[in-house]
Amino acid sequence: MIPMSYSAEVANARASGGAIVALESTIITHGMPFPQNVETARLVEDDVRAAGATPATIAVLDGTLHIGLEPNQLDALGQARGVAKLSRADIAACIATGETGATTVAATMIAAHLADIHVFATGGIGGVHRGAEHSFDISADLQELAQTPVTVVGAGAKAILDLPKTFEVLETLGVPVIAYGQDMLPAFWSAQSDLRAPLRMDSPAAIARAQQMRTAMGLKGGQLVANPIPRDAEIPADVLAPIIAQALSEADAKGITAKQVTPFLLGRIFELTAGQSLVANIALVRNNARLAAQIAVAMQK
Ligand code: PSU
Ligand code: MN
Repeated sequence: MIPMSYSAEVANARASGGAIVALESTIITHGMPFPQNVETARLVEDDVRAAGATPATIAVLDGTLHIGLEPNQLDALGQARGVAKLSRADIAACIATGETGATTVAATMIAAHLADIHVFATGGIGGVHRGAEHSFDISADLQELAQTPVTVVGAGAKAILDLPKTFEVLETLGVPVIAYGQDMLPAFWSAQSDLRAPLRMDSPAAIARAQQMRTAMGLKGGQLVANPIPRDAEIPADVLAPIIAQALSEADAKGITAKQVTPFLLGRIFELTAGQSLVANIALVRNNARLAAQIAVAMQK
């Protein structure tokens, strides 16, 4: 038996067959500073509701897997210290030992699938880190997309990564990467990278049908929808490039490794852009939540 708990709102949506969108919690505990993390999580939930779906923010609280957080639980998680960052490797241990942890993209996909939720919105997935040929640091998010049938809406992969290698690995793993409404892949804080997207779709209904067809054909796994940040909120890639390079060299000098890499880089880029990266991050997550809700509604039809 898995100790699972549904928020009141998610329980209602399940009973009435309403569309549900999963949301992750690592972005709250490790991706953004307090109080913007909690404010953003609330805004994102409201964006999902406004688009006609129900938000299910996922986290492990004292050994219970929560599918949907009540407002007080979200508040507490956003201020808690020492929360574990859970992926496929550690989510079961966290539940079994009664601890508290925030779910990454990989762990949120696992939980969403257990709860029969097919669509999930995040900021950007993890991927192949720069220098992975030495560190072997490749996010478990990529393997998860290959095996768990959840459509993940992100602004591509985070631009701190080696984006060409990230998309090569996704292709190897058989993960459809779908740019929404443009030919090029986005680069998280920037609407355009210089990489052409393998697939392009222009409607939520098309994305919903593609996931359903994969499942009908017995193809395992989900798909990544790469949704560009709204133009008025983006930071151009050439402005960010030197800042990302500086954050990466500091991480290297400090010997930051494993799970600490992504939170360290996001934190340094926040400081080096005087908070502009966070403004953009909030805008892109909200934009992803709106599209995910439209896809979830289309899947219910
Ligand atoms: N999107 C954001 N901010 C984040 C993340 C996503 O806008 O902090 C998190 C997700 O939980 C993702 C994780 O799974 O970063 C990647 O971590 P790693 O590189 O250690 O796999
Ligand atoms: Mn990693």
